[in-house]
Amino acid sequence: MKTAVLLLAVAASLTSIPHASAAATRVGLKLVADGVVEPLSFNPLPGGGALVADQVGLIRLWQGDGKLAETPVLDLAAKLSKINHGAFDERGLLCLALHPGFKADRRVFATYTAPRRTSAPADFDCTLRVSEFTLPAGEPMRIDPASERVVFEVDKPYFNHNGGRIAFGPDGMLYISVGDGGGPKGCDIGNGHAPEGNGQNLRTPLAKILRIDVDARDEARGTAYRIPKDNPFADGKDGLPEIYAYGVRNPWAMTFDRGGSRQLYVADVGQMRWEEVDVIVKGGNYGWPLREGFDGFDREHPELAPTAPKAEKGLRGEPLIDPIAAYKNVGGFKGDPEVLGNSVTGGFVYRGKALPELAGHYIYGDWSGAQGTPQGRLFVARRPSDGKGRWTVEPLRVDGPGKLFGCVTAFGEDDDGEIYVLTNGSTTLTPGRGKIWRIIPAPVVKAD
Ligand SMILES: [Ca+2]
Repeated sequence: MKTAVLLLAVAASLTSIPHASAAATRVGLKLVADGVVEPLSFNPLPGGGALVADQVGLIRLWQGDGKLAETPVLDLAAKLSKINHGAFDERGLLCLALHPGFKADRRVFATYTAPRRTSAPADFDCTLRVSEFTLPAGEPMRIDPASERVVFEVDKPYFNHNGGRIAFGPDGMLYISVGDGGGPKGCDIGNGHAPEGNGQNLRTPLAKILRIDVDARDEARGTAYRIPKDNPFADGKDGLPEIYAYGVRNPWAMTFDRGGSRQLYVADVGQMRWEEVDVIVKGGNYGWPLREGFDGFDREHPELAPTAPKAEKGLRGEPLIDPIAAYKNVGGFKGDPEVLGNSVTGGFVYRGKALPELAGHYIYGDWSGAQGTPQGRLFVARRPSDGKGRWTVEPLRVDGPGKLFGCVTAFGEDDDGEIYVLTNGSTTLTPGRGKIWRIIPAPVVKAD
């Protein structure tokens, strides 16, 4: 049987484009940290090690394989909104980003769900907050929670669809992903949702990719950041000046390619039919809730193929931008052999050295596969050879000790471009089930 696997791999390499299911690329996973609840961010520090964010509110120092310091660098648990310990939740500490000039400017930015601020509607759930902390020099690494400076806030009608991923771009600006506000029905419908959907409403920060300059205050506007002059609605006339792109549902991962033309990749969690990856451009309208994946979208019957013609334009006549890749979600395609999962978790364009066959392609995953149990999956979306059109989505087959890795909660990238998979062995916030793995070459299959 092992010999047959090897022969199959050889045969596939001789044909031009391997069929996705027959030639799933094999990778291995090396466990590099455990003992967390739900790891959601892995941020390398200059000079080695990384900060790890645990959804329950802890930032911890990872000092290399197997070495995760017990005492947190920062404990934000007391500042979080209510979160459901022992159950599923999308709230909590969601992402970290180090200032791009971190060697000299030791600011750490964090997003988390805070209790509803006083100006928020009384029936809203929480306030999504972006805050800045400064990591003092010296050992041990500790951040005083009192050093917090709130940068940006947006009120959330429901507990879910927070987005809350942050990243600095090659332009030095901070990009913030914000979900559509959530709700029991999804579909960008309910309390706190505009009639046309928050995705298509340019007066709410919900369902957007935002871009701000955190290196200067704006005294006139009374904000702790400035609006980049070339933001698409910088003058505020046609939309909120913070908006960079719009029409996203629950952007769960937002990363810049460290190579190529430094493009911005966002994985947008779908409703019931399609899970997608988008390349985000300034001012782009990514279609939600008029579209899902490459299809239209029926807000009344999200589980069904839409019967109305696919929307081509936004409310201002602007074109809607297709994703680069999409895969089928079990919710709308039960029993379909092409189903790959139920909630996309975005990753990174691979620019490391360990996995040359994945170079230049986008590594990502699905939270729990098609089962709703801790059986996440890893994928590669392969860039089309001519650089145009759809990327092909292939499962990455995990061989060896990391095979049963749990729910895929997030990805990280180190300074060598190697990729880390952050997982939770449970679908709930359960102590001790979170792990971090480095993607490594697959173990060698011996023909015996
Ligand atoms: Ca879309």
